[in-house]
Amino acid sequence: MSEKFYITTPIYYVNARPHIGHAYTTIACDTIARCHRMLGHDTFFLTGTDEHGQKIERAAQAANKTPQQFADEVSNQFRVLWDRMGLTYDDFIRTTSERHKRGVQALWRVIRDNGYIYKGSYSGQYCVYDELYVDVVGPGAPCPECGRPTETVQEENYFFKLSAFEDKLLKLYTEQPDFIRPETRRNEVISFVRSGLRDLSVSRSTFKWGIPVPDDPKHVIYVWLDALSNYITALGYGSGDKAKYEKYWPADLHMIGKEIVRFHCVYWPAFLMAAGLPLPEAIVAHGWLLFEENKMSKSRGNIVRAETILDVLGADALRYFLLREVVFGQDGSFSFDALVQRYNSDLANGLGNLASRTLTMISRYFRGEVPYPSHSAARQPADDEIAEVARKTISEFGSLFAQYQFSRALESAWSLVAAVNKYIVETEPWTLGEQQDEMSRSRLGTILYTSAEALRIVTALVHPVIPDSTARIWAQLGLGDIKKFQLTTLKWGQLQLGTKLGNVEPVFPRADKITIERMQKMEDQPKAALAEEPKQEHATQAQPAAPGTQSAAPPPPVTAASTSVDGKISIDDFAKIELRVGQVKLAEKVKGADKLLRLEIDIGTEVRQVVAGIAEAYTPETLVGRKVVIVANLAPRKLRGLESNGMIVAASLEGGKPVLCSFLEDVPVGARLK
Ligand code: ME8
Repeated sequence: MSEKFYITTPIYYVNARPHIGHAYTTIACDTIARCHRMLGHDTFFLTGTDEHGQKIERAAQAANKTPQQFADEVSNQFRVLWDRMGLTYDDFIRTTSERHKRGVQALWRVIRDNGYIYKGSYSGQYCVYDELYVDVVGPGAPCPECGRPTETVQEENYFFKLSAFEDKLLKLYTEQPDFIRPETRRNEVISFVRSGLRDLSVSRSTFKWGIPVPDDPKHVIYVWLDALSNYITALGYGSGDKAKYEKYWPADLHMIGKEIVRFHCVYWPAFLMAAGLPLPEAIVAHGWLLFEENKMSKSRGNIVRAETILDVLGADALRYFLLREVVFGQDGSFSFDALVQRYNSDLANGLGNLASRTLTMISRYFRGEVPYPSHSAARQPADDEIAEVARKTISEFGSLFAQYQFSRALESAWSLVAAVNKYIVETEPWTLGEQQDEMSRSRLGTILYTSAEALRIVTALVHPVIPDSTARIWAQLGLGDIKKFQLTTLKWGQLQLGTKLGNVEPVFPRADKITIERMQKMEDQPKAALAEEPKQEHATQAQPAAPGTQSAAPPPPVTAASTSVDGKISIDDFAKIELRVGQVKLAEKVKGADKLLRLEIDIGTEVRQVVAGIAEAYTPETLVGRKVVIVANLAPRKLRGLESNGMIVAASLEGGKPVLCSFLEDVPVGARLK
């Protein structure tokens, strides 16, 4: 039987819609889950939403909704976003679901029957933002965790005998040094527990939005006992069907942000010990994503929405950036500048360039079939050096990844990308491609085989991080479905001679200068809308965003701020549209689409693929050689699976056929229209 791997994210509060801080944790878990699946492990990946407690009750009141209505809407937004990002969670638990409520009450009963819950009364300060009892004195005293004013709570409560677990917890941290990672968090927890644990109030009786305490419904269960239990209720704990619980519990990894370490590393194991249940294997706390030097959070109003990045650069760009740029475990800053710079340098110029050069040359010089790497005279030390770097990368990447050092693992993979790109520049296969003698052909075959094999290896390694684009490169390499590939088998030399490449097309179109501006504007624009109530959407309607393409029509690049009242735009806004003269090099019908033509258009600096809806007006033969006008800086989009990089300008006649824009005088290819 295959090894199992159970991984969880925190369940997110539904007081605010998701932002890239939430996406960060979920992406990290998705990456780890994908990697375990590729290693052949029976993987279960859980996420969900935390919907009870005073904080949510108040947020719902402020929005003039019932807590359930409010929770339904925001929970759905998390789910819709996760689906749109293609996150591969196996279950999404909501704490307002019946299965969860039943499980939490069952856990309560076990802890109570084991003698660890007693009735008392609490009088002290409470931080509603953190849903935390705090040890400060005086009404309004600031919360030591977040600095917000605390509220005085005086109520009859049930208490959990946390004090009984002090020694057991310390023993756990000593015997299982990897239980809490990284080391800094472990040390913090140990000193917190060493300073003495007091019993914990685990019910509230002055509001109603929670799970009733069994046999005493005047009380609701403390929201953290409720929330933490999700990790077992999602597996069926407390229900008639325990199969998943038996199979996956204990969790192999709870991934969390550093601010909720105490709940996970002290309270949660103590609750489990009290119930006599096995403890999770490991809790890993990452740092915060900062924006403008502060923790990104709704209350600070400095959030960045994932949707903006998905619309403009695609999910893989965000995934790559977060895991490459932020040292896992430490805080890291987010900026659009840094995102675009990483995207261009590592994805467009790095991996994208490697893939497109290698595959295009194999298509051109070997009719799209992987050539033979010569073992004899045509071989040079540089070829073996690449093989050696690749071997080293496989083992380095694996061990860094296993320690969740994503940034270093990716750095290692990209050192292979850089080595191969350099190798290609130095060996100049395009020069050899012009020669017909046997030696040149043999040398060319060796270089292109070496490059393609290195590309295959990087693609397999980084698939869990950038799943969409690597799946496309894999298919372009003629290797079929990357999901079927077993990572454990990866080694140099597996690429078969004669493998027929798939359709070669660019995977990471370069982001231009206005990309940053555009994203910033998109973020500024909906701030007002963000404060509005979230719209209800259905998860099933969500379309996974194709990498580097828009999943829906892009939001208008011109913001309200730059649009004048009468709908006119400024000359600066017009200048953002890059209109160029292009010449059609190739035109063909798109299979299964009566109106579409696939065109290759030379715009002076490059040849672009554009998919245009003009097939009913023009036959492909009449277009080849013709000069057209194209919008050259339009974000790429996909039509019938083909990436369209630009738009042809045509007059659009009501009820008639489009008429292409053209010139009476001769104009050079690449000329700009302004
Ligand atoms: O704490 N940087 O929910 P929450 C990095 N419901 N990660 C961030 C982040 C940022 N700026 N902002 C949020 C709760 N996160 C509880 C959890 S679990 C049983 C209950 C991520 O909505 C990070 O994982 O406040 C953090 O721990 C989590 O979202 C907090 O989400």
